[in-house]
Amino acid sequence: MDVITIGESMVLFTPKTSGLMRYAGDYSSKVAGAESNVAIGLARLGHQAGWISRLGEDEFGTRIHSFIRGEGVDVSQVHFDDSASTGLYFKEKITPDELRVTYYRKHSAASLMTPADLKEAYISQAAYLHVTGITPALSEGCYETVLEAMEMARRNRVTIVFDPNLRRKLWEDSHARKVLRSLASKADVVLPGWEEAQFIFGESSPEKLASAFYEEGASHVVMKLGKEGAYVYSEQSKGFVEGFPVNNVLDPVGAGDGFAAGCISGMIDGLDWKACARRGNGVGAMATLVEGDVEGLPDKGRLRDFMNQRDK
Ligand code: KDG
Repeated sequence: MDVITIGESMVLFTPKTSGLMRYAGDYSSKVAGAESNVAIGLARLGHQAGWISRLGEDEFGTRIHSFIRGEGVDVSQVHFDDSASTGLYFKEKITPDELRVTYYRKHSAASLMTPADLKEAYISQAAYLHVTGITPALSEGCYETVLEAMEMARRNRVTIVFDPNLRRKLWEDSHARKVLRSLASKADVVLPGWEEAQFIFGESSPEKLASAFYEEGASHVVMKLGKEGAYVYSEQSKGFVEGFPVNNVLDPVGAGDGFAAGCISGMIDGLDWKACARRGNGVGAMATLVEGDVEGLPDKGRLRDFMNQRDK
């Protein structure tokens, strides 16, 4: 296995009409979840990815399980729980510029995860463990599960990649700040967005914030700067990496997960840090061109064509 990740996936409903959801009659539905998005992104790029989670023993749980398995991700460590439901979430396009996300995931099956959901033998055979700041926000048990997975990874020399993925609707700011900072300090590679880094350390430049993560323990920091690209900070290399600006953004949600998948794919392929960030920028940009979190994620051929075309 190249990469293992842990987290909650949900069925995402989007009204087919814009405006407030109270007036919506028809919805489209898709599968979404930051960690499974990354696993799917990696599988599409030809890597072996596994996803650890819990799902409700219900139709939505079955749909998510089949979809993620169908994308080529190993779901052998996903448990069905008959005591709770699968989480749902809604993405409302109120106006062309105003997007609102509403979760129905409190006490969901995934929020009941505990360290007992983890098998050390499974985590130890991976090269990378990917964890985000969403899972620890779901419950105390989920927080402990993430910590235990990181400890298992550390014991077995599995490289830990942490994406803060701040979701302010899920927890209180000062608690989130403390936990995200502490988890980042335990990771080898941190993939924060610039805004997330400012949330954690206070307003500052990408250079200073990346060095703050480095000083606290991460050996490599790849900071996402949206369409401007990324900033890389490690002992071997430091500097900005240009992005791939696109004019026709259809759905920005999931771009950060695309970035993470591209960047980790570069690490697996042994690219240097700037090339990893560049691949992250490419996948992140492509993710925004299609509606849905994962539908726009490319395979290696499409990614190569997209990046070559933009380089001309
Ligand atoms: O990164 C995209 C995610 O925000 C989305 O898939 C839902 O996992 C999700 C979350 O917790 O917001």
